[in-house]
Amino acid sequence: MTTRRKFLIGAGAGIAALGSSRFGNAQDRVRSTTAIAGLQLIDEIVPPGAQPAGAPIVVSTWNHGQAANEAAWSILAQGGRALDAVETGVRVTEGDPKITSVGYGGWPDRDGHVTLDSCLMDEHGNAGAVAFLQDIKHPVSVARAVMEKTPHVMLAGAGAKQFAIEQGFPAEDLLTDGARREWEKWRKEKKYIPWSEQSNPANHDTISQLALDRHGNLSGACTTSGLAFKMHGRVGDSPIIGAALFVDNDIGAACATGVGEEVMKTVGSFLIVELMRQGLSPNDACREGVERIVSKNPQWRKMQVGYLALDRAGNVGSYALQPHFQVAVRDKKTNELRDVADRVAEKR
Ligand code: SD4
Repeated sequence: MTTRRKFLIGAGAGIAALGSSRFGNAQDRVRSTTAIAGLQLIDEIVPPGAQPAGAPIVVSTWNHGQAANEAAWSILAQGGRALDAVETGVRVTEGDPKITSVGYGGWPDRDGHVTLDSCLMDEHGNAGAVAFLQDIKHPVSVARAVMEKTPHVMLAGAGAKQFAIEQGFPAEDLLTDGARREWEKWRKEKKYIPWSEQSNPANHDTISQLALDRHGNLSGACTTSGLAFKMHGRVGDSPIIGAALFVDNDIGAACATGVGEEVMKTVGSFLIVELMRQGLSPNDACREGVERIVSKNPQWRKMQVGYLALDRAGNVGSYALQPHFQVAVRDKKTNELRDVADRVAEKR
């Protein structure tokens, strides 16, 4: 099967982004141009079997993304599938009790319940998600089972838990002693400030991970315990396809971390992939996603949202509302944590 990317050129500043191609070598590439309604469309055709020069690669949000990347890399380096890589990767974060915003050890809601949200999406556009799931340590794997074993995209709450148990996932208490202590401390004051990163940096640590495998296929996953001490029943962006995660194998993938309400209202990850479809680089597309929040919400300085994008050539981009956002990148040459301090709306 032939894969095509269409670029709009001559459609205004910032739209043309032809310089970033990393598909194979030049001889592998065939380009044709067509003029339509004053815009020039360029088709970039990747022949069957061509491996993007930037592949394989895996990228994640935050510093704990490095451990998740390592696990994902062990699959990608052997020629494994991006979907398997991201599921394996974020399971590391879900299972780590020291990470207080994802899975086991996640800080609970106001009533002391750990409630989890997760989704994943593959190279065919298949998607699975769970929301408001309790007592199951690996929501990303339940999300995958929803995708592969049901005709649905999302299961929530008691139904999601029932499905997980039917699938053989063990039910267990996810509230660690440490998380309980934090909740008890919080209960003394009961100050409900769900979105101020300044007041509570531990509020923001959701892992979102994107991978491009050796076969040129993209997948992504996102998993979280959501905002600490949130209202019981609150669901954020993390299980919402198009908000916290979107993958289009012809174009690229994007994912989010931060205040989910802002990401949901602007359908952030879908927006970023669509902007890449129009020719924006992953960085510029993430910046536009952040600017959309700035233009809609005058309170944007009080909250954090970070976006991370990967195009199908293996180019990485990121942008955030505030400093303190980091992305972990792992490919053949790189294994590093990047500060996104310079690419933030606050510095405009
Ligand atoms: C949420 N987006 O539940 C998540 C929280 C988050 O880093 O990403 N924190 O809104």
